[in-house]
Amino acid sequence: MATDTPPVAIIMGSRSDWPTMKHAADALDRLGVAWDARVVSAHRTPKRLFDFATGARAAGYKIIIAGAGGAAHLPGMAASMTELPVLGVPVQSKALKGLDSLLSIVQMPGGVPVATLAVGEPGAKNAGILAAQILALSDTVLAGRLTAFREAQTEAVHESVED
Ligand code: RP5
Repeated sequence: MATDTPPVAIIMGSRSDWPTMKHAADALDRLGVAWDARVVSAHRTPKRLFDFATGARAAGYKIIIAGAGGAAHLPGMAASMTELPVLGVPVQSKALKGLDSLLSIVQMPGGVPVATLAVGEPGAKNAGILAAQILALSDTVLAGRLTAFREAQTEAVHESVED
């Protein structure tokens, strides 16, 4: 098994998805979790998807975050070819505002799960946090960073509506 593979792979259907998916990377950076990112299109690069998904576990990845928009088949097809957890991020599409992406990702048939996050940037951010939470089940140092993150988030919320 490769030792320099980060625990989290971020894949996306197009470079145009990166402004959204970068929020997953930012969340992982904040929590000190290594990642790599690449474009893997279910429709335009099916062989790249097959090679990545069938080899992801052996490569050393632990979790896959997959974002796509429109006919967003990437997360589900990746999940069909690996037992690694797949976190699906519906990227907001222009035509249908991401409802198409959401339904394409969330409505998986029983037996092939994709953990589907919210549409757009909040979903990408939460995918990063959720990946860290899964990894923290066997990493007490990371669990501590998650606790600190939640505490800082809580402290940043002002109760008053004006300064
Ligand atoms: C999907 O089609 C991608 O995930 C992207 O969200 C959408 C549009 O792709 P581009 O036409 O911008 O490359 O496959």
